[in-house]
Amino acid sequence: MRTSIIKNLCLILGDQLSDSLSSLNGLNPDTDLILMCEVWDETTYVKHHKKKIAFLLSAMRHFAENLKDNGYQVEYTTLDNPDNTGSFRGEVQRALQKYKVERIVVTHPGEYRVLEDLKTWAKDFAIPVEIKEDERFLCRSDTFKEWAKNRKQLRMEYFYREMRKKYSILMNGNDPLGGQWNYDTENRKPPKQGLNIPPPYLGEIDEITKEVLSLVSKRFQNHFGDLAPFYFAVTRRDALQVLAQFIEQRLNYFGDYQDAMIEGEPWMYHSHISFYLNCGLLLPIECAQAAEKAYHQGKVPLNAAEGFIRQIIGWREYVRGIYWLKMPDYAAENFLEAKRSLPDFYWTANTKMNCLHQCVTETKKNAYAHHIQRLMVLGNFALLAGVDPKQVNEWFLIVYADAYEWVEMPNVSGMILYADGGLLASKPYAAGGNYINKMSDYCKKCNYKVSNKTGAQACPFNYLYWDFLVRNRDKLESNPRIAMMYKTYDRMGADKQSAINNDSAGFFQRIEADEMV
Ligand code: FAD
Ligand code: DLZ
Ligand code: SF4
Repeated sequence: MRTSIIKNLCLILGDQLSDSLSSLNGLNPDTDLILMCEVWDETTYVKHHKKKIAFLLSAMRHFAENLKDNGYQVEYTTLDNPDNTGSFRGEVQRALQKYKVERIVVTHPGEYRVLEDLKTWAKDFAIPVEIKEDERFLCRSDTFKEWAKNRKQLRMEYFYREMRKKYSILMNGNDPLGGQWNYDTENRKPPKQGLNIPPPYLGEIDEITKEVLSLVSKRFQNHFGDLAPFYFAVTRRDALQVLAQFIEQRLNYFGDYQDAMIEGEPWMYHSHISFYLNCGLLLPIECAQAAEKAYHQGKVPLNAAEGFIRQIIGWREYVRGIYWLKMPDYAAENFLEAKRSLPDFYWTANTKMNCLHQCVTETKKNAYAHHIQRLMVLGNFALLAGVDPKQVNEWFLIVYADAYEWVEMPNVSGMILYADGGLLASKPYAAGGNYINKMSDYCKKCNYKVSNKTGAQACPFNYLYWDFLVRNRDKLESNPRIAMMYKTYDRMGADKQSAINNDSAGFFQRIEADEMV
């Protein structure tokens, strides 16, 4: 230690791995100490996918090395350190016992439960605690609250336009480049044969990652997911390479095939940067600007650049705004009163429904699935089957290496389950098998027939879609975007309605009896 008195003890959390982090700003390497800790509480508050834990611990260790190389004093507790207390609170307390600290500084955490704990430290430890704004996000949570005030509906599209103007991205003065804000009508092409999809980034495993992989394989054996092969970038330098590779090789077709799903092609033309954005190795503004630059250089069309930028400065910031606007109540929302337990095949992939089988298998292998797999296959099924939002939230938080509650929960409770009663989505994203058949090749190899609407061979999404509408009629019928479907249902013959009812009941019975469905 260079001085016996520590002026600032700066706690850096595992998803705060950015050189530009607000808590690092103005830190004096001679008088201040950085604390980073691998803690049991964080690795097990849900039983995260093995790859997610390995990724984050390796990225944390690399980041700490980098801080030391830059002259900072860093106290780093590894998970297997015998003195490790297992929690942020315990590790801070241990540092306070070890050093004479004047003040704690930390950047606002990403999750509500961590913030609540942090807020008690000033009193409990009798020390000033400064919680600094997380300036890596493009919209502060108080700015979002201001935007949301007095609005009946919080539509992402309007928020997104504000962000485009604020950061002057793809703008021509006050107008959007090309004359439109949104080019989604040009996107969403079905998959076609013979697409030349580039291979994903394959990172190398260095000594630090090797050690972490060995630790995770020993300590987290009973967690979901495959640890090997491990290919994530774990440093900023490598994450920048993932971004560059995306811009050069995939962005061109990002818009066109954004919603397409092909068996054996988990990565498609997506960017695979959410892992790095969410832990801080990449910054949202640099990703959006890289896409904008590629457009101006004539490397990619406007629909691709705009579509990608909208996800980053629109959706990502918007869901964070919703999270901080609505927590803690958001976690308990269950507008549709869904109660079913999560079917076991979400863990085992053991289902005859090929779409779900493929998406769970890829999730288990990669700790990744792209947006439409999450939304229209895994999410859609959970919505149609009426699975309890708490269980669905927990599953999504566990299985993806990019999952933190602030981003996972609005997507699950708001976007897929309509558990917030329509705050985030104007109608439930419910769909029958036709949508999956149009946007994927999954149905070709399925045990069920997507063209059959009822009967033993029928695609379960087909009858469950109607069963979902019928079950939730009192809550959904008044929604003008859905009312038409009730009219269609009412025009069906009694035979068809009763077949839907019987097939759905039989399907649920088989799930409950642990039969393969
Ligand atoms: P791309 O398709 O290349 O998109 C680029 C970036 O845009 C992403 O990296 C991400 O940062 C951002 N983005 C896109 N859509 C969203 C969105 N709806 N919300 C927030 N950011 C978005 N994203 C997470 O980062 N963590 C999660 O835990 C998470 N859980 C999800 C759960 C469900 C049910 C659904 C429907 C979506 C979820 N998403 C989540 C959003 C989205 O699916 C992922 O961000 C995306 O699949 C990550 O892959 P990518 O980096 O290749 O994204
Ligand atoms: C997700 C995660 C995991 C698995 N492990 C750690 C850890 O050991 N130490 C740490 O600082 N952070 C970890 N994280 C990320 C935290 O859960 C995250 O920082 C909080 O949820 C706040 O967003
Ligand atoms: Fe999924 Fe139905 Fe297609 Fe099978 S037929 S892959 S269950 S959508």
